This record gives sequence, structure tokens and C-alpha cells, in this order.
Amino acid sequence: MQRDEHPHPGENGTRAAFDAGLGSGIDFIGDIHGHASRLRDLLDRLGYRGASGAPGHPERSVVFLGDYVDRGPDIRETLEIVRGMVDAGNAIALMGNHEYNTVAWFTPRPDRPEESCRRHTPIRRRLITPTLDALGTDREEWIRWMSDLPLWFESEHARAVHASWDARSIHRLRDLLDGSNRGLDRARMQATCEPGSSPAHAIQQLLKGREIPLPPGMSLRDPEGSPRGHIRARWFESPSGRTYREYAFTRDEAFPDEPIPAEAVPTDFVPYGASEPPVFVGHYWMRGERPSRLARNVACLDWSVARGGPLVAYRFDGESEIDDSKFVTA
Ligand SMILES: [Mn+2]
Repeated sequence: MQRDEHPHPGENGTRAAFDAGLGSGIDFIGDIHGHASRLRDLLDRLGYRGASGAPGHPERSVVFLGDYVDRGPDIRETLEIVRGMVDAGNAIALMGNHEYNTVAWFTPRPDRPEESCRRHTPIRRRLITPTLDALGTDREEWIRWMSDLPLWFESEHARAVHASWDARSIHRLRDLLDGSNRGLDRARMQATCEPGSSPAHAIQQLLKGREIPLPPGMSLRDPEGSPRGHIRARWFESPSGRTYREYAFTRDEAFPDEPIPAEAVPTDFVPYGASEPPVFVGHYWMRGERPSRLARNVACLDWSVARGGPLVAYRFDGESEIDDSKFVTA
């Protein structure tokens, strides 16, 4: 997509709000999932100091990429560190799909108020229970905090979002959020969980990423054991002439090595452009010896801390090309 097809944030006055207080030294940090001691190690390694619950750095700020809750041993402590840093002006915390899902768990469906936006299945209940226990008696306040997390970050030199940067979806959500990148109150939450609606599609692109349906009759399992009938697409590359296995975010042997038919890809899909600013995402459960970029201007910082991998940061200083020597792990 041409950058001119959607408003430049600087021109409509919103960018200042999106990167308020952040200089060019930004440390992007991937999915934490309740691994608070790893977070402390990583912040220490990055030079953030301060024992009062809100580590800070004299010249740098953090942008957290979302997914603070679920899975790990110290969900409460993770939330407190992240929120403490945000409140102290040392960090921006983006929303991940796990925070969105936690809010949706308590949001009544607009069409059937006796049900919630996120259906309460046994698999999902097993996943969310430790998070709800960690939120404790001030759960309502934490849910409100999660619902107000920004959905993306954009500065002059870099961008960040939990799963995929999609200019059209950001444009739609900016409309829903009155020119802002945050503020999913109940009515707006309900708009984003109306099946088939444009806000629902936009939230899905940003927080879960672009998906391509598998051939009919084929289905795999996601990490929670739920059936999954799609691959997670490499949204910064063109799918044309690629197989499902080649175009999947993580190249799993289980994915069919057969070409993706043109009709499986929406006609309006445009891959993230090679000349766009560097974009940082989490979400994808990357595996490997050491983190590396996915493209010259795309990096995933989720290297599976919740499955024995490292917690990962990228030390950004305004460069236009991502440098593999600038990942930091704990
Ligand atoms: Mn995620």
C-alpha cells in the first residue's frame, strides 16, 4: 500500500500522542506471558535500573508488544512491572490477543447479552483461570486497564503491533477510536466482536495476524489443542507462487507443501512494503538458536519464553534496517 492512502499520523496530530515522551532509543520487548523473573533479567541486561517497581533508563524507553498474561508462573508480578513502567513514563504497553481475550471474556455479546464475546469453552477456561486468579479482588480495575491499552505504536522511525501491521485495519480502528489508538470501552469492544464486522476483521489482523485457510477438510491443532483450519501468513511477503508450508509464519512440516490457490488470498491484500519503517511484532512462537529478523524491516520478538525459549528485546536507535546484532535475550 502507498503510505499516502492513509493519513500520516503527524498530519492529523495523533502521532505525538502515540509516542509521547519517547526519544529515538526504544527497546521493544516481546511476549512475556507471566515470566516476571525473565523480564527483570532482561531489563537489567538492557540497563534499566530502579528497585521501586518501575525500572527506568536515563536515555531509553520500552515498548512492550503485548501478551503479559496466561501461561507463566508470575502473571500478577509481570502486570505490575509493566504497568509500573507505563505509569512512571518509562514504557508504552501495547495490547496482545491474550489481553483482548481477557477483556472479551467479561464483555457481553451485543446480540445475546447472556453470553460473552469470548465463548467460555473448557479449553479457554483452563488457559484463563491462572490469569483470573492473579488479578484477584481488583480484577475489574485490571480489566479496565487492559481494555485501554494502545493497539499499535507508531513513531517517525518505527512501528509496533502485536501480530501484523495492516494499514487498512489501522485506519478502520482509528475511525472507531476517534483518531486514537486506544480506548476499547464496552461499546467499542462489542463492535470488534460482532462476527463478520469490519472492526472485528481489523482487530483480528492486528492482534492475531493474517490467516490463510487450509485446503478443505484439512485441520491442525493450535497450542491449546483447539482445531486450527488456517496458516498464519507471512504478511510482509507475497503469497503468489508459494506453498502453504513456505508461506506459513513458522515452517511446520505439518503444513501442506502445495501451492496456495489465488482465491484463498483476499484480493485487497498488500504485503507490508519493503520501504516502510521497521516494524516489531510478537505473537508467533518463533523457534531457533538465536533471534534474527524476518525481513530487513520486520522482526518478531516472541521467541517462546512460555515454552522454554528466551525472552527477547530489540535495541532500536532509529536505524532504517533491522540489525541482527541488536537482539538482546534473557
Ligand atoms: Mn499473541
